[in-house]
Amino acid sequence: QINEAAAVVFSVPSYACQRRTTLQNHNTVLTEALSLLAENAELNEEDGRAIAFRRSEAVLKALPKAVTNLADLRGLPCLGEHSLKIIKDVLKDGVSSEVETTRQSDRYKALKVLTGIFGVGAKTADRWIKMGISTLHQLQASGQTLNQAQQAGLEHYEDLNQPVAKAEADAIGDVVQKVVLSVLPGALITLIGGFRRGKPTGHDVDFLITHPEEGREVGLLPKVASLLKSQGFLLYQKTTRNSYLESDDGPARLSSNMDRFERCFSIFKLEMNPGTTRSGTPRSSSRTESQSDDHSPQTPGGVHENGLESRRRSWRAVRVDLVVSPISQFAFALLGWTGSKLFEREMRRWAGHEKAMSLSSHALYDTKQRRYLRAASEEEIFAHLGLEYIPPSQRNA
Ligand code: DCP
Ligand code: MG
Repeated sequence: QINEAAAVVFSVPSYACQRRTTLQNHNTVLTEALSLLAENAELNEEDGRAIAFRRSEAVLKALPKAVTNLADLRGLPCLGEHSLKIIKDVLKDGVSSEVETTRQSDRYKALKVLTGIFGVGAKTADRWIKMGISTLHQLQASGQTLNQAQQAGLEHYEDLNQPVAKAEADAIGDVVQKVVLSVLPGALITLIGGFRRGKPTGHDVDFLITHPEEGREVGLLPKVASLLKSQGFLLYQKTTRNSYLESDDGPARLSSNMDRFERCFSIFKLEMNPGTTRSGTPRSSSRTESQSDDHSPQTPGGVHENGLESRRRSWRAVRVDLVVSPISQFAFALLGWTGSKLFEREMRRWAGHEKAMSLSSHALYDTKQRRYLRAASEEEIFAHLGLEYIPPSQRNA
């Protein structure tokens, strides 16, 4: 039975935005198991299930030490029956059979490979799998019509599935900064997403651009994109005026100034120094892992026929997202694009459920006062929401 005296009692508030979650995770074996099930649920568009696993995962990430005993979990929020069963199995055997079965399932593997193509989401992948397409080879042989994003995604598949290092993000930042300033002097460029939270690697590089004078930022992105393109930095780009609204599920979307939200999805051509090209010695463990991934059964063979050639190239492809916000919305955009995704989601849930407010990457609306609450900094937004300020490095939920 449970040994009361030996049990460590952790106290964890239930919303991720009330907690400080650093990159130091004491429970990686458990969180990786839950993360795989969350990912599988996301790939299968089982949203409720996915969020339940993500919340459990995040609670374990927030703990100050390793869980060794089920009793350590008493009183913790968000741990549902299913998550507890997985944790129990992993604590007992080191692995969970459900996790391992999922990891090795044909469907999971096919969904991973296909959604690994930039521009391919869960719906498209599912449609292809139902047509008998599970590998890149089968996709290419099928004659399926691919849109431009997907064509570029397939072409740069290998590069885009390699982690991006912070040094690469900084090198891209230098190029972006130079081009943006040449188009709009005085513009401010901020590295956002995982890198702002202190992550050493990411799947892409995200930048937020604004200008201290409201309105000066309008129409900036098409100019920046065409300049980057003419200088040979873009392998693909799509600029949209207000894509955020299309995917936004929050209600704070009505004010007219939101039409100005601009975004550029791109694939950047990053020149690498001779010492850091792929023909050289791998400079990081992530690169070494990625290389060995080339031989794993999950990676479809054959599409990397240019593998040798690609290792001699002096450049690599990197996904880069540029977002532009007017200065009046900057704090909301900064907060909304710094992540993590779960942290953002929990913050919006907190706003809605606990404060009767509606938070988006554009604004904060107070339903009771029937007005938008202004904020010039992230700190002010946390204060409006009655939350203790959590810096980016502690938003790694
Ligand atoms: N974001 C969001 N909702 C979206 C898109 C983005 O909340 N539909 C936010 C949360 C993310 C951030 O923007 O943290 C950047 O998105 P990424 O997918 O690039 O996520 P990260 O940068 O956190 O992860 P990675 O390191 O894998 O790039
Ligand atoms: Mg990112």
